[in-house]
Amino acid sequence: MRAFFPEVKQPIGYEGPASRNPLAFKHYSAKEKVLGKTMAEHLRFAACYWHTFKGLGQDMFGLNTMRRAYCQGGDSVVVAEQTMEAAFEFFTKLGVGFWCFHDTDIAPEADTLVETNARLDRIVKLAKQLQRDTGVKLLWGTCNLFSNRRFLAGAATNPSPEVFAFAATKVKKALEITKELDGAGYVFWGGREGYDTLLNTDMGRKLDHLGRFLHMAVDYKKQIRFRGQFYIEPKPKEPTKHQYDFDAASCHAFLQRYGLEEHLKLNIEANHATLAGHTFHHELAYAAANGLLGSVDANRGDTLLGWDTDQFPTDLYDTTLAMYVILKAGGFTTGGLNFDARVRRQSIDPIDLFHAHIGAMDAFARGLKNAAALLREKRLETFVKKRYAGWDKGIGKQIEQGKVGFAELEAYTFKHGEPELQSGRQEFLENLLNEYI
Ligand code: XLS
Ligand code: CA
Ligand code: CA
Repeated sequence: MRAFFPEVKQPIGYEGPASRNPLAFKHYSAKEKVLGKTMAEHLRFAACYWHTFKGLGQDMFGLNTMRRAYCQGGDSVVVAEQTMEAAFEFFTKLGVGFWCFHDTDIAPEADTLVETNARLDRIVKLAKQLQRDTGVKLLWGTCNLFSNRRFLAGAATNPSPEVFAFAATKVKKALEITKELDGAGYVFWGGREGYDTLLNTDMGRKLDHLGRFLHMAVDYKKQIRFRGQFYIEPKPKEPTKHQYDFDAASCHAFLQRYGLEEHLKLNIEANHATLAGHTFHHELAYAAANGLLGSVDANRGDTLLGWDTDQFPTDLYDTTLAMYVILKAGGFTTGGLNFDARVRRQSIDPIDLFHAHIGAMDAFARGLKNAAALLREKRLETFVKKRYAGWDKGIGKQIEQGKVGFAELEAYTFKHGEPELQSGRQEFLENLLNEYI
């Protein structure tokens, strides 16, 4: 088979922190054990198809900047096959265990749905073979319900039932191919499920339709016996002015409102947290506190730019706190860390893709080790436990157990007077965290 990344001659290896080789891991050592599991098992890294192989540097102001060997020659179906081969060469040389895709990433849409589905079947066959040959697995699949003009006013929340039906038809196929590729999960990202102006929008009706759509997906999942985990991916805006899956908390409310909590978890993306005015840490902590932490799109935004920059994650505070929350929640089961990230427009060489992923994997490996040390030494945990110790006894315990009401609390307060206060010790804790970074 022809090599599309000839400059990387062998799989990226672990050389340790002293190495100065840009094509080596300094911290990620796949088989090394941390808290009883290998790093590969903890981190479950995935590369994404859309940015890494289909994103060629285009932005709002300019066309493609990147020229990839697998895009040359042949018609669009041949290019799709070459791209799939290049992708699996990349996954194996990099050493990620998983990948993620949208239906339209792997096969270009044809003039008719029948032909589009035939193309998908052909490329999925190749992907299945490559998965078998390499051992790389599918973390999740998804359906692109936002690029084609038919989805200009959304998919499940479109004012037209015809578009709703079209979207359902596409998701049906996307579920089938995800099952065929033995995907560990399937993601619903809202795409254009939002609005640009409320003047033309029936919000209540749209939300009902979105709830209905997801119930149909749950029913179909059962029907075809697809055992992967469903996720909703929160995002507050972009492409629409307001998206209904705004953040983890609004997705949670939506899932409860429509009786979907047991069927879907969340896929938390770092950059979407930033866009929602939250931290990545916050979104993960909210999801974990509500039993909704499923999978993670590992990237980062830029607070100086107001849009979805999808940069590779390099911030060790972010990776440490993320892994701390993930480990405390019991670690990934079906989910993983998907690099929904793209190299910058000026990073035009294929080798830049390796640098980007290697750095991100190392950043999360360090995050994992830091978080494991924090958990082993329990200093943060002990502090927090002590801060809330009042709830383990006396009046606190009685409140939690529902044994007292306002009248009893009034009597208690009259008897005890002003509460004693304790310092929150933020600076002490920030210094403590720094000891582990
Ligand atoms: C877009 C989203 C998208 C989802 C999958 O902003 O991040 O890429 O992850 O549809
Ligand atoms: Ca994403
Ligand atoms: Ca994003």
